[in-house]
Amino acid sequence: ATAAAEPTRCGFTAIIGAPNAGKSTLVNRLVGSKVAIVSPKVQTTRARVLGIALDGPAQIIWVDTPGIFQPRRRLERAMVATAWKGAEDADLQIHLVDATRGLDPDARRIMEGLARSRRKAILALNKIDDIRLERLLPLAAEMAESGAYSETFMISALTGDGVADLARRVASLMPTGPWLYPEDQMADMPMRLLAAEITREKLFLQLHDEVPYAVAVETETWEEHRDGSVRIGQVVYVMRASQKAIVLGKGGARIKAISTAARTEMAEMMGRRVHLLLFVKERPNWQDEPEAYAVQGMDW
Ligand code: GDP
Ligand code: K
Ligand code: MG
Repeated sequence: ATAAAEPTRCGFTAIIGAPNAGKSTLVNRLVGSKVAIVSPKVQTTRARVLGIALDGPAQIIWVDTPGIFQPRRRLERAMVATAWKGAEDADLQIHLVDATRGLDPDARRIMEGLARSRRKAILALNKIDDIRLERLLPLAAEMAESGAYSETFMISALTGDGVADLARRVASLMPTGPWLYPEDQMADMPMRLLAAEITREKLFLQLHDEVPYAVAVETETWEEHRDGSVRIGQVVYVMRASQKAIVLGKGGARIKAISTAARTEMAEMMGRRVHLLLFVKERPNWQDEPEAYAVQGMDW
């Protein structure tokens, strides 16, 4: 017997939280290996995609609204207003709070902003692995009293405690409709291509004119680790053995420097630790192969 398929759901969920509340940790956990962190240096828009997660028939696009906090100067106030607009455009807002910090000025500012906004948000008190109930429960009660929230979840993004319940609830609140990202695009392709592009740029910077345009980079492996780090394996293709020697450098010194520079930039961009493994291979005809151009064809 075939059960009637549940309708698909798809929506945007904004995570609002002060720096270090645990947004990245939470999204890494939610997204797992089906990662498509599409945040290449686009920090100026209202919202940026942190990751896309599937929960049953629901596709949840987790977005961040950078710049919602700490408006120190007048100019920043305008930016904060824009960030709030980004959060309100989402289908759902989650206020992620570092419970160990309690209701500090950042959390209070966001709570008051949410209390004034059109819709109620979900409160997610994070880091419950690191706080005693005697502190957690009064905090939950005080924040619930503000009227800003429809419900409260207590989670640990680090241990995963409560995260599945939160995800299930969020999934049920996403509007019905087709997925915005087809499942085959939800693989980590954009990040793989971007990572390859970063390495290619470092090769160009360090090789100068010695190996003119004779290199291509492909990301071959991408392993998400439980601790939030990612292990990336890439192949640097050259056309001749002489070019391979140049790319490697004396005792591998040059490829090491290239790898370090690329890894640093990847880690910065993704906000997570990166282990990067580069392999240099000869492939005389790579320029004739269409996939070699993919790294250059992405529109970021
Ligand atoms: P973001 O700035 O909001 O993206 O916060 P991060 O995800 O980078 O986390 C900031 C710090 O809090 C990191 O050191 C995390 O390991 C830590 N952290 C995040 N979630 C938890 C949690 O549930 N429990 C504990 N103990 N630490 C956490
Ligand atoms: K952080
Ligand atoms: Mg972060």
